[in-house]
Amino acid sequence: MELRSLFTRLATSALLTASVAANAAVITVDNTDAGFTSSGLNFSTYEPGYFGVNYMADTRNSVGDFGMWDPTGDSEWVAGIWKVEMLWTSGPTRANNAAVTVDSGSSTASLVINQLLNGTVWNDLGEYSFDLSGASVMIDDSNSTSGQNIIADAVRFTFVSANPAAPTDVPAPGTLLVLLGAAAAVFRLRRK
Ligand SMILES: [Ca+2]
Ligand SMILES: [Ca+2]
Repeated sequence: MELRSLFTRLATSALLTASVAANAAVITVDNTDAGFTSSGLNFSTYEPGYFGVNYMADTRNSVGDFGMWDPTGDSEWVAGIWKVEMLWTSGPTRANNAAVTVDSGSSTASLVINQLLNGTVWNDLGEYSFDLSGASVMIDDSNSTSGQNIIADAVRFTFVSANPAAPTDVPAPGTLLVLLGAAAAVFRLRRK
């Protein structure tokens, strides 16, 4: 292949890759969206910098309060690897040890986040492989003391890639037939 032609192909390929990345699906679930459910949380606009029209805070002297963001109702949701980010508002009574559970649909990952810090910005909680159904991110007050608030505002999911295909050691049936055909052809050539 001519070198110039190769460069053109590489450049086209890079452009395509960049274009896919720029158009990656982003799903933001806010505390006022249909994908959000909660228990023991109250609306607030007390601290600025929230996403949308308000955020929610738990009741300080009760336990069992939670907020849960479910992105699977969005038309852009697919199984695959998604980056998860969370936004909350800062305040002096925030929990420094809020429990967060990322549910892939078939397994869970547990995190502890400090909501005294990094308020009003998107905090990167990592990349996770999600199923088509059952995916969610939950925050609860199981770690926090009675003087602390957990805050539920918005969670943003950004598509990274499809799930990697399961590895296989067995050739597909079609591959085996091709190999057998090739072996038979070699055998016939040798007999001539
Ligand atoms: Ca909000
Ligand atoms: Ca509580």
